[in-house]
Amino acid sequence: MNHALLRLPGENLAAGLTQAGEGAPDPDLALEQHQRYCEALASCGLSLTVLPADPRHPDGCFVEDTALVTARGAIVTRPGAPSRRGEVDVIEAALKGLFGGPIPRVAAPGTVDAGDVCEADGHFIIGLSARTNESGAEELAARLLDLGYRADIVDIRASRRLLHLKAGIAFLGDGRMLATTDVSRAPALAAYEIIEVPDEERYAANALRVNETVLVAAGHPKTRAAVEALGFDVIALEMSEFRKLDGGLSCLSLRW
Ligand code: CIR
Repeated sequence: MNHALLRLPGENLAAGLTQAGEGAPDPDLALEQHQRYCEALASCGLSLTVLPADPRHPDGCFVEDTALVTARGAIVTRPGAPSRRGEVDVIEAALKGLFGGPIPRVAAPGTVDAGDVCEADGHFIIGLSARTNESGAEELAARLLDLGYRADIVDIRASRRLLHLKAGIAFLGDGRMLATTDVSRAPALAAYEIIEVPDEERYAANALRVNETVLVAAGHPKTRAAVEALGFDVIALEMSEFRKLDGGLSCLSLRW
């Protein structure tokens, strides 16, 4: 992994979608936290492309939802929330600039937020959620199969605590997966060694392995210790302002 694409949070961040009920984010503090996040990715060896905020899209910093980037090609999504659909244009243009085009898009009536897609060494686990519908999940799975990958769909619609699949799982490599109890027993994860995240630290399940380091949301000592016990260096990052909008570590970047 050597590159990441990000978008700055804007002044109107507090107009973003949220179910968290944790109050309005402070845009200045969010910008500081985003800066620390960028520094962490850079310290893991990534070069960064950071796009400016777009006042039309208060959720625009959550770039992970807008595209899936794989080693064999990128796919632009069609986000489930109508207010987020326009976010994909600038991401598509940036990916074309970086990879060359054309880049396929998920077609209507399909919807996919790529926060519902977890890659585990060529196995893609796609969450069927309030944002990713059956048509979108099936189209994405078919595209991934065409690229020579394996894909499974996991229905998380009954897990009301999960906005996206990756709010509940993170692949750490070598067959190991962090997971909350919402999904830890899903058949699609049966082949993985599950490191279950305690309920009181469930936000930390959205950890992010970047090369030999794992980024973990600050304030989750048990998860941090479990990841360190696997031999990883850990960088703990304060995520309070993004958490207020249901965002986690993975959703702030696209990485490849
Ligand atoms: C939303 O509701 O779409 C944003 N406020 C948060 C998106 C977070 N994305 C992610 O976890 N992949």
